[in-house]
Amino acid sequence: MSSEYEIILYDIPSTLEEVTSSPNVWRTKLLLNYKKLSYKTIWVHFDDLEATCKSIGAAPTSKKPDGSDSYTFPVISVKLTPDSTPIVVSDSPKIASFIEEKFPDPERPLFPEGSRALQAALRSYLVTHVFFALVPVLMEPYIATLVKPDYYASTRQIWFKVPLDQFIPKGDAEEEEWKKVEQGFDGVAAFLDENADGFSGAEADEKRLSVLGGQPSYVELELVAFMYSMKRLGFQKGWERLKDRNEGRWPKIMERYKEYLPVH
Ligand SMILES: N[C@@H](CCC(=O)N[C@@H](CS)C(=O)NCC(=O)O)C(=O)O
Repeated sequence: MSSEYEIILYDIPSTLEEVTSSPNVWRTKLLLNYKKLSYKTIWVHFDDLEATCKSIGAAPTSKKPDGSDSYTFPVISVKLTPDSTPIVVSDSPKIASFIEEKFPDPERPLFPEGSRALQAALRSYLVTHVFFALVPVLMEPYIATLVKPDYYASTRQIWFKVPLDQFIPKGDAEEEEWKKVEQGFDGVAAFLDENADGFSGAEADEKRLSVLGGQPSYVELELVAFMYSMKRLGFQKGWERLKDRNEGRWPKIMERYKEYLPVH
């Protein structure tokens, strides 16, 4: 791999010790760390995110509730050689495919041969049943970590058309939302259990810790990114109840990636 490349990661500053609090940015940050690619970070507050994306030519990733383009981080800007034109990629799954294509590493493939469809299916489940379930329960602690929280909080109110305190569940409603998160993880556990079929004892336990039965993959990094954010943003209410669930497998999965995560 050329050492002449330059990767810039666009991220949102937070007050957390490891600075990145966004679960979505962690999807990209973790894969860059895992592939041992060096990168510089440019920190941009939410109120400047859209203008920054437009100025560097980052494509919108979806639509806002009012139908206009939505610009999101992570974004990467990559020069493959010092004199080349930067290639700008937005949207974490597209970033993963781009990195895999331009920086292949036979010892650390993100999409081992034949695993794309399986990974896409599990990613779809993860985003719907884990990430979307986490959004309401992590919203309050997430906003609390932002260096400039006001813009983020006020735009959510406009988009969701409800005051933020109505969007953030409290009491029994919060408990219900955490149960949905647990159910999401139960679903992932049931998929991983399939890998243990035909094995027993310690070997079966080991197989349950990985999507591909041992070999890392991009979707597994996404799972770890979501768990990491949950641990950092929702330690007491979220991580404390998850860590012993499903035979205590979640901390074990995280443990395998801890060298790529700055704070444990
Ligand atoms: N599908 C996107 C989602 C990214 C996303 O929603 N990022 C949030 C930060 S966690 C963002 O940039 N939001 C922009 C905004 O709220 O204005 C990806 O994973 O790249």
